[in-house]
Amino acid sequence: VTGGVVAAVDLGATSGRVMLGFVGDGELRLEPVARFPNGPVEGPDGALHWDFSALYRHVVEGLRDAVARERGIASVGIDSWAVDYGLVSGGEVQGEPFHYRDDRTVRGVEQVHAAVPFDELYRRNGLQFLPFNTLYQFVTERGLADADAALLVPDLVAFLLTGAVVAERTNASTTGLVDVTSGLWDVELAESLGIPASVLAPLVEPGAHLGTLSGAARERIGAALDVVAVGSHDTASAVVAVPLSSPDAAYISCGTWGLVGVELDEPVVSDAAREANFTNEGGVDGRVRFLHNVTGLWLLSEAVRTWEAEDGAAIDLPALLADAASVDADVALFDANDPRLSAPGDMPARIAAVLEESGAPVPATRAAFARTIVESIAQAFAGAVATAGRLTDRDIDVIHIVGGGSLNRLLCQATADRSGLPVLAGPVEATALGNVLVQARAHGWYGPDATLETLRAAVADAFPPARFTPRS
Ligand code: LRH
Repeated sequence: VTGGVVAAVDLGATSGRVMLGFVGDGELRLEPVARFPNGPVEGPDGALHWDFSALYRHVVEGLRDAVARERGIASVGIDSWAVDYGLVSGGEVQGEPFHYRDDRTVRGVEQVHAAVPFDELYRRNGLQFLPFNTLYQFVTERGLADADAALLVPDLVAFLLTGAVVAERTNASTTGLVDVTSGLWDVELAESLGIPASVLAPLVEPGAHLGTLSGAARERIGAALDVVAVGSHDTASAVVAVPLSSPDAAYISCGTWGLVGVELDEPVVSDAAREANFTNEGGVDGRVRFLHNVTGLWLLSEAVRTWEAEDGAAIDLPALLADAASVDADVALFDANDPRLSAPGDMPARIAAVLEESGAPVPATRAAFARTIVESIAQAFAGAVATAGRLTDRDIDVIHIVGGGSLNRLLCQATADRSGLPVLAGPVEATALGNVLVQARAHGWYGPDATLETLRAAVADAFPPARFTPRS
């Protein structure tokens, strides 16, 4: 292994970060440079948007700080949450991108399914039904016909940094417009939905050189950094850095969402997979992420946000979770994936309504509430792991949890208990690590033949996971 330093820009739905990644002989290390909040904002149109302008400003400032700290940065890689996009015309980004939790997608779903029934869609794109998959958003988008390109968030950042107009393949797979078998844009599907194929940018693979910082970005950041494509879907990057310890391992990439599944070489688009709502997302090196989206820490972070608003003060999450750990585990459960819990709002009241409807008691304290949320998420995780095993004919023998959720010991233990399987937790920054590793490999630092297994072995060495054994 030779080595060097790269920068990773990782934008999550609740926070973004810029990190430096140091790769060398026996070394794999991250150093945080900038961290900034993210979340839905209501636009002047009354719809939910992202404050993309602010995010981009944070990215530029973060990269400027990274350059000030470390002169020898070999490249930058960008990843973010999936499905959302910005329109580009005349070289400018048009307005703030819609947030995937905006309810305009209700119309989009009706419109798309009227034209192409869901079972046909699934055969073509292999994606589980999520109301916000990009194609449902596109059909409600007025500006599409006049746009030169519709770029997913990481591609939009890369465009502003370098001028390159591309669609990185792993994230493109979440639009619903990529053919699950060929891996190419399904132009026929797009056109049958009235989506102009001209807005779909040329596909590129993770590891491709995208360009060099140019114009205002170069001036503000203060260096001519190269931008390299990574698995720009955050989940694709996270799964690169799962230190898979068995061929029959399942993974859970747990942040705002819990992405629960297995890695495959070929997609599975059977009736059973469709009915279980399992997705086939494009992974790095042509691997397939066969998984189900479970609503993850969103439930907890929205509840905490509500309580903080009530109190007018910040809540100490580790203290709340410690209190939750001393509540009896036999709490009432609710379906973490209930669609009524997906929009921003008063989460405790909504969960209480869902519990009451099923005749279950509503927790009396915040600690008990937090416990109900964590146990309900763990229950959904265990169910999705079992389904992944059934659909792929695998005897799942271990669950890896990576991402922010891997620090939540209560959640890790509850997942082990409810699945009856050992849980290996960590690394917490799997997404940034996967971003760094794909760049490092593109620079040849892991040798000419490095596979994902080579990269995962480096992760396992540098970040030995914490083990949670199921209690009977
Ligand atoms: C996780 C994630 C997930 C998508 C969702 C929109 O951050 O990318 O994989 O389904 O956001």
